[in-house]
Amino acid sequence: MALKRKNSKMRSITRARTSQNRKIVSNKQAPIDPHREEDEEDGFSLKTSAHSNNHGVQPLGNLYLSPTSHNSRDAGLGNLHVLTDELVIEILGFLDGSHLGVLATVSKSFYIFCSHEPLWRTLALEKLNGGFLYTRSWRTTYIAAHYPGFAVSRIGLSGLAIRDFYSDFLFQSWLCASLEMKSDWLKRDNIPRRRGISVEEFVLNFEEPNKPVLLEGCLMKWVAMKKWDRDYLVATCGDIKFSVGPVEMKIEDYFRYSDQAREERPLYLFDPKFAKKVPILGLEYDVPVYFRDDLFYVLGDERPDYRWIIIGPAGSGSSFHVDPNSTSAWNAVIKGSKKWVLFPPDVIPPGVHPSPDGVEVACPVSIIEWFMNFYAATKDWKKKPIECICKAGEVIFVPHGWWHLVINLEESIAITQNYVSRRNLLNVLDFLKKPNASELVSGTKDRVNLHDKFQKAIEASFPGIIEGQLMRKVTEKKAQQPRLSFWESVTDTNAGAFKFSF
Ligand SMILES: O=C(O)CCC(=O)C(=O)O
Repeated sequence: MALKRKNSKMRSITRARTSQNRKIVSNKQAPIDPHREEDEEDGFSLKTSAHSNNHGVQPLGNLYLSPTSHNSRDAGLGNLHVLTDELVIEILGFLDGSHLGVLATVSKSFYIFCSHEPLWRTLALEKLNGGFLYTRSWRTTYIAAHYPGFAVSRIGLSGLAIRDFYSDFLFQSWLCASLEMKSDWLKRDNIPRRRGISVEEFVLNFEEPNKPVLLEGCLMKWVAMKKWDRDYLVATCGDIKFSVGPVEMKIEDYFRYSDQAREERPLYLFDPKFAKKVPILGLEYDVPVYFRDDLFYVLGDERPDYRWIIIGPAGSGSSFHVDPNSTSAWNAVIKGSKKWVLFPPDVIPPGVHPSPDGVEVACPVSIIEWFMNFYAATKDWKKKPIECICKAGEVIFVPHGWWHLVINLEESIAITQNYVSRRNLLNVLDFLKKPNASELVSGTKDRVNLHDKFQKAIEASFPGIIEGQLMRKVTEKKAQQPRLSFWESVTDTNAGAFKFSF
C-alpha cells in the first residue's frame, strides 16, 4: 500500500507501517510482554489504561521463543493465512459493520482481525458522517449509532484475550496507541529563544535567513490566554461544528471523544473557518507584531485558508509536512505544550518520502512510530533537526519550506497562521506558478489562477514591490558570491577566469 499524504495543512493520512517495525518489536532478547508497565531496557512506558484492547496479540518475534511454535493467527484464517496482515485488514475494510461482526464469530483469528479499531474508526467516520457520540471505542460507537436499542455498556472493554496470536502489524498498532513519549525524545532543545526583540531584529536574524525561533512573552495581552479553556470554548461555540479530520463535530462532542480515545492517530480539531463560525474567537487574539506584514491580505476573501484553531489531546499532532504554498507560519500555544522537530528545506527527514512533484508525502503511520523508528537516526546527522517544546504563552516561527512534525504532550489549544511577508513574496509567487499548481496549491478552490490574481492584486496595491524584491535578490546573490583573490581571478580554477599561456 502506498503511504501518501497531500502536502498541505489538511490532515488526511493514509500511510503504511515502516519495515523497521519488525526490528523494533521483534528483535528483543526476551519475549515482549504487552502487560508489563515499563520496558526498563529501552525506557518505554505505557499509558495507563493502555492494556484495554490488545486481545493478547504479541509481536512476531515472540513466536520464535514460544515452546509450541503455534500461531493461532494462521489456523483461524483458513486459506487467507497466506496473506499479510496488512492485506487481511485491507480486505476487511470492504465489509460493513454487521459483516465484520458476523465474521468475528468465525474463529479467534477473525475475532482479533475484525476487532481492529482502525477498521471501526473508518466505518464510523465514513458512514456516520459526524452523527455519533464517541462511546468507549470506535466499535461500540458504531454499534451504538446503528443499533440505538443495543446496550453497548454490556460489551466488555478489554474483550477476549487470545493465546498464541503473533502479528507485528497488529501489535505495532496497539503499541503506538499505548506508548508514552520517551523522555529521551524530549531532551533536545536547540531552538534560539528570544524575548522582547524588535521587528527589525526578528527580520534580520530569523526571517531573512529563514531560521526558526521561539518567541516568548508576546501573547501576554491576548484575551484568549486568559479565557480559552474547555468550559469557555464549549459554552461559546455551543452547537457550531468544527472540522475534525474528515468530519465536523461540536467542540463538546470532540472533548468527549478525546477524553476516551486511546489511539495511534487521535483525531485532531483543525479548523480554518473558526473565526467565521464564531467571530468572537477571531477577536480574542492578535497577530504578534513580527508577522503583521502579510501580503496575502490583498486577496480579501479570496486568500487561501490561513488561520486555524487547533485542539487535540496528548499524542495528537501533525506528522511531517511543509507548509502550504511556500508560506511561513507562526504557531501560538494557548493551553498545553507541543514538541516540535524541524528540518531545513534541503534536508528530508528520515522516514519521509516526498513524491518528485512534491504533491504527496509518504511517512510512517503515526508520529510515535516516527519517533520509535527514525528519531534515533538524527542523533548522528551532521545537520541536526531544530527541536523544542513550545509551552503555553510561547510562539514558534516556522520559516517557509521547513519540514516539521508536532506532537501534543498534553491536551493543547493553539492558533496558527500562515502568511506571506515581502521577504517571502517571490518564493510564494514562484510556487503558485508551478506547472502542477492545480495539485500543489492548497487552501483555495481556484488553484490555477491564484498566481495571476495574487500578482495583479499585489501590483495594484504595492506598485513596484515585485521588481524591488527581484532587485534585492540579485544584490543578495552578488553579495553571497565569494570575492576572488587576484590569483584566483587569473588562473583557470574559476569559471570565467582567463588562461595565461607561458
Ligand atoms: O499541530 C500543530 O500544532 C502544528 C500545526 C502545523 O504543523 C501547521 O500548522 O503547519
